[in-house]
Amino acid sequence: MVSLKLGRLFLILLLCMIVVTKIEKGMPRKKQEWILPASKLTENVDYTKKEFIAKIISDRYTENRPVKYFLKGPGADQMPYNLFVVNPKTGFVRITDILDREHIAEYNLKGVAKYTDGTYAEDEVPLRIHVEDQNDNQPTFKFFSGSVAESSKTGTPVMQISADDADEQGTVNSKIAYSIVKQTPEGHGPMFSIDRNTGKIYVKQHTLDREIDDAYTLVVQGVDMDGAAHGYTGTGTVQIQVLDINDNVPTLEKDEYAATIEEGVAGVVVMKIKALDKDLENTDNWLAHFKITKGNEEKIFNIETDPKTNEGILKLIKPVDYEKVKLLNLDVAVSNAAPFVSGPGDLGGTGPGLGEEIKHGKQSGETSFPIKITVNKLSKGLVFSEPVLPVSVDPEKTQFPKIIRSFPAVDHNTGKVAENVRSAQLLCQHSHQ
Ligand SMILES: [Ca+2]
Ligand SMILES: [Ca+2]
Ligand SMILES: [Ca+2]
Ligand SMILES: [Ca+2]
Repeated sequence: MVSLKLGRLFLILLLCMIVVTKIEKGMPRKKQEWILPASKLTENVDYTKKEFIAKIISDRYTENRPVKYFLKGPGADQMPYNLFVVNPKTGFVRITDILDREHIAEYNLKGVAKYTDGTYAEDEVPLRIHVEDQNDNQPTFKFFSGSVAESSKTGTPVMQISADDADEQGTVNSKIAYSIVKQTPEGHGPMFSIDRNTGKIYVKQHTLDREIDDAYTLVVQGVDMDGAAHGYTGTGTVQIQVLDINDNVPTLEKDEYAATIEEGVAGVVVMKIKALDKDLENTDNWLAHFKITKGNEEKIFNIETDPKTNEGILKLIKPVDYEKVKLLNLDVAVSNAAPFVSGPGDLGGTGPGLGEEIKHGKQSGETSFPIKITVNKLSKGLVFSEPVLPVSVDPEKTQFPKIIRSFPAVDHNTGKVAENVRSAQLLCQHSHQ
């Protein structure tokens, strides 16, 4: 069927001079038949001087009935116009410019053969031109940023980066080999590694410490041709934030504390104890949590944290009777609002994975300290509302006794500011501290 149809008339494409000659069985004469592989032209190669890159030939051409050839489609009679042109008489298809695969990777033209009266001599014939890639684009990086928890284990994934390469995907021309070429700060050597094939970045050393370096900048390199010496090189920047974990126990300015309270007084601040913590400020890793672990069985005191200053504020909440108690020994422990973490974390880049909490011995995440509280005897009646007052007086220049500050007097029985009291004054008797 096909042979009979073809036997009458033919449009022949000679694609890049590839012509398959075949003798059809049962045909009365030798026929040329085309196959229609994609015609392959390589980008950046100058074919404009070539007489033709393909041919259209119709064997319906006779001297009495000449045929004219045309090309249709993008690249011929549509944008980009006249990149491919055909000689209307010979059917030679020429190219007028150098191809760029990254602009257009394939042209689908149609060859047309018409008689001079405008009627079609043939059906339109597809002429597909595939543009072969060359490695003419270097890898490019955009800026990448990621994060990983400090103390993460070696091998913890941090992030994945990739370079863009405009050359043909899936070929060696766009196959990038990745490497890290610089780390800032240098520290004690490379802290991160990169998979040359995937661009995945991993923790190399488990000693990332936010309290030492809280961020790293990596210069990464990508070489196309899978890293071959003749490949193009691109470089990029990767920022890695080191996330805080609670790996520092809060500490105190002193090993032990002492304070004095007045008997019969309640609802007053006894002292403020500042917690020190190397972890990230204003987070639960830094925020101190105080608790009285011993000596407060009568619930005379409570302690709360001022989250702005990270101070434990010890308050006297029940009045003390000097006749019964003259000295109170409290044990206070300070820990963080967040659980303490020791040792390498096991997650890292994707979450707060923060290792195991260790709840014993020195790794409990707590610091304990004693507070010795002396009870002062005070004459019954009026007491003052602020028994703790830091004073700074130069004894050389001061005549004692001296009025340091006046206070409202509090009725011992009601706990309210006393009425009908003209003044109450704190006298500084002497000080040689
Ligand atoms: Ca490339
Ligand atoms: Ca290319
Ligand atoms: Ca901490
Ligand atoms: Ca930390």
